[in-house]
Amino acid sequence: MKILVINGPNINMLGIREPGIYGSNTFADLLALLEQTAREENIEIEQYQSNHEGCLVDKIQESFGKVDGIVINPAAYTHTSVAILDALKAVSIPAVEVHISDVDSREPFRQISYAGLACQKTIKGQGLQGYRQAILYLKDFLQK
Ligand code: CA2
Repeated sequence: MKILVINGPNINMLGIREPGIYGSNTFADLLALLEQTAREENIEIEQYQSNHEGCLVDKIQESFGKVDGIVINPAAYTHTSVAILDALKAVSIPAVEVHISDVDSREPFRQISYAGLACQKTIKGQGLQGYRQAILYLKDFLQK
């Protein structure tokens, strides 16, 4: 089983600023968590991060026929990108949306998610552990 974890703009800056919102863990900590989860769950995890909307769309398209599930945090593009929504719909790969922060308790514009419309589940406000929860959910779903 192969799961692709996609992160959008500025997620690579985690831990550098705004620890009150996103915690003090770094992007390197997230990558380590993904590697640990892959080992423990005996699955293959590929990660991809980009600050560019088109690159995220390209990656989703390229994953067609190559991965079993997608975990995606589109970051700011969550709230703006119909292109990412359309790409997720086009490949029709089971997907889970993750947000590190509790977007529901933040600004109103963060409470709109386009990508989420193509996802089976959204996990918010669980910090980096949200990614692990999303992977476990997908693993369970794909095994059924
Ligand atoms: O809570 C999340 O995971 C978000 O997807 C993170 C995005 C934000 O635009 C979404 O509304 C919610 C932001 C990504 C990280 O941005 C940083 C900003 C400053 C310092 C470090 C990271």
